[in-house]
Amino acid sequence: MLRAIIFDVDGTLAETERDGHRVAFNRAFRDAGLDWEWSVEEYGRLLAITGGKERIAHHWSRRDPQCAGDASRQRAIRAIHAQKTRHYVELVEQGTIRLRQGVSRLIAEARGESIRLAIATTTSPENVEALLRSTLHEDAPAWFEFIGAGDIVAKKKPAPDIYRLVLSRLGLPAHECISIEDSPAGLQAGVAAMIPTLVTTGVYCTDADFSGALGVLDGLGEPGLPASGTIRGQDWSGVVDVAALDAWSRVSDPSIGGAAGGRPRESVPTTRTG
Ligand code: XBP
Ligand code: MG
Repeated sequence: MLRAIIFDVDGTLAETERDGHRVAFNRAFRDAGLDWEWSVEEYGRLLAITGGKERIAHHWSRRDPQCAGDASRQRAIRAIHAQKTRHYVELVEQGTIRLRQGVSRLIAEARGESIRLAIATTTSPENVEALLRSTLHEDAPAWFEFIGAGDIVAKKKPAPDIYRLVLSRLGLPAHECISIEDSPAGLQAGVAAMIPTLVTTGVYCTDADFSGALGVLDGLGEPGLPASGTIRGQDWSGVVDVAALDAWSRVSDPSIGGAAGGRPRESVPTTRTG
């Protein structure tokens, strides 16, 4: 039985990367007197490096491999990243970022049905709070029982650490949860923590390899605007609601990450439209 939904943030709750994080990084680079400017395309490639500080460090060491591990460079990275976070929060508070279709509906429905909510993200906690407040409600951070974010774990996604931490804070086994992700790194993290993981593809990850996912859809859908894609390899179209997530999470398949080994296999719930 589904007890909790664990949401990724960037790319899943909202398309934050291209017009939020990328812009904030570029502003912070300018503030620091650097002539770096991450284009939409280059930023897409850099997303393979999860975590903002890690992304800056990767970029810097490619441009100038010497002194990559120097303490002074590490300090500079932390300062640039702190400034980037200020820019990002400002952009979010200005209303630049909107939630993806179906996110607000699903969260409201889950709360109404006492499904527990949590966050598992690589981004910094300030960013999550600002996004939830500006897009959902001033009190929205408190709707999530645990917000697992940023440097709270030693290894960021694709490592499963953040999901394992969220599971332990919820006190739930993986098979009673479902995670919603948008990226290969996020999917790998959810799968490695044995959580059934649904992918809603976003602007940067449309053609990525999502093998191991419970399903791959183009969004969560809204009444009259169904999502489409596949669930366990079968075509599916409809509105992702708590009932659908519950049904999908009950299907056991040991070849798919997050399967609850030993539980009986059930048939895949069939197509729901609109
Ligand atoms: C996405 C990330 C983050 C953001 C930037 O996280 O990798 O690093 O791009 O945020 P997720 P920070 O999809 O797990 O939400 O600069 O705060 O790291
Ligand atoms: Mg993401």
